Amino acid sequence: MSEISRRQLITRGLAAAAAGLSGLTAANRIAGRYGLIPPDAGGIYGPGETLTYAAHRLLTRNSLAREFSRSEISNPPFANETWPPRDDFKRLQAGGFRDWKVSVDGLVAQTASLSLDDIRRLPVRSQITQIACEEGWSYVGEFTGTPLAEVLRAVGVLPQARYIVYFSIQPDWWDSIDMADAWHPQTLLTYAMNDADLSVPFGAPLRLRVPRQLGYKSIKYITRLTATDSLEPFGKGNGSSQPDYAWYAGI
Ligand SMILES: Nc1nc2c(c(=O)[nH]1)N[C@H]1C(S)=C(S)[C@@H](COP(=O)(O)O)O[C@H]1N2
Ligand SMILES: [Mo]
Repeated sequence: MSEISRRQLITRGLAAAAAGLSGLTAANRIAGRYGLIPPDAGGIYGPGETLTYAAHRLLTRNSLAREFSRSEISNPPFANETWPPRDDFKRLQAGGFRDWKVSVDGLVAQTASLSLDDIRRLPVRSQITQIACEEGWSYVGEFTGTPLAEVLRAVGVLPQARYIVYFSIQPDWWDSIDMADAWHPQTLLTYAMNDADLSVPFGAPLRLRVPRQLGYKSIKYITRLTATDSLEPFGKGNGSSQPDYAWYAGI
């Protein structure tokens, strides 16, 4: 069967199942067969989360988040409130982040500890995208960095990897994405915004931008990336430090 007709079949199956009486259960079964059960499928919103995630992956796996023109960049952008930086962060900041390191580990051929200079040497991509917070506000900004895919290629992510988990120096912020978003060309490890180095309120020195999902997936102050085939060992097992938010927040 061709890729398109296979997808159409699955998608139609999902939609028909969801419309039916025991729809969500049947949709769940189809999603399960294609490995499209999100890590927070067990909660009270679980069946809905599964349906959203599976439908997005089957229909829009390679679609691009909308990119804007320069004239649409918001002025000023709205930085969400963050933490008062700890001493270890302030020391790194005082040194111009020269000693900032991102460790890359887990299911990779070669673990790495990358400095900002290492990351700046990788291919650059800039894109003007919108950050939308689950609380209702948003802004448009230009983000510059290297595609996460370049980092994953550099360390040789193993085929068993199903998720990339990413951590902040801010201890209570970490999250994860599936490989479709991890390899996606618009998912960037960013170090600049609107033609300047990323500022601290916006996540300096490194922020993962995941423009196909809501703002809370774009974690600031990134210190570690890990490739894994299961999210169970992390936190409460549902893939995110924010258990009240949907793990998959596709827009
Ligand atoms: N480390 C860290 N990353 C974070 C947050 C945070 O508090 N700490 N807030 C998240 C939320 S809820 C949103 S909506 C966006 C806000 O992005 P902004 O500050 O660029 O507006 O950052 C996300 N990344
Ligand atoms: Mo948010």
